[in-house]
Amino acid sequence: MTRAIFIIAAAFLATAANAESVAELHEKELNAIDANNDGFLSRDEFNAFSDYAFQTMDEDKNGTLGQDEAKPFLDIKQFQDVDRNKDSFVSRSEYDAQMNDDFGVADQNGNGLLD
Ligand SMILES: [Ca+2]
Ligand SMILES: [Ca+2]
Ligand SMILES: [Ca+2]
Repeated sequence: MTRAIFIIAAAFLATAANAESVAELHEKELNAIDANNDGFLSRDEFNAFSDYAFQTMDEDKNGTLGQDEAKPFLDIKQFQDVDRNKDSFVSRSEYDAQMNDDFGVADQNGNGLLD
């Protein structure tokens, strides 16, 4: 199971908030992504964060992530999992497919909200 979203969120927020406990980090992640602060992560909030994360990682703004761009956020195994056609780049559609799968896996009761 690849939990790219949480790994990416943790990596983003870890750079901003070092020396936090894992529990505090998880809380911060959720607060950062939970735009309406209802304690749940809706599909829209997830998509907005996912888009923000992609734009941030795509430093040269060419619409794909090279290994160098993804390196601070994903290890090689995670990168290869997301790079479904194995061309050594993560396209936006590969990224979106992974994020969509991650949301589905994380949303165990299927109500469209993550808590
Ligand atoms: Ca929310
Ligand atoms: Ca790029
Ligand atoms: Ca690819």
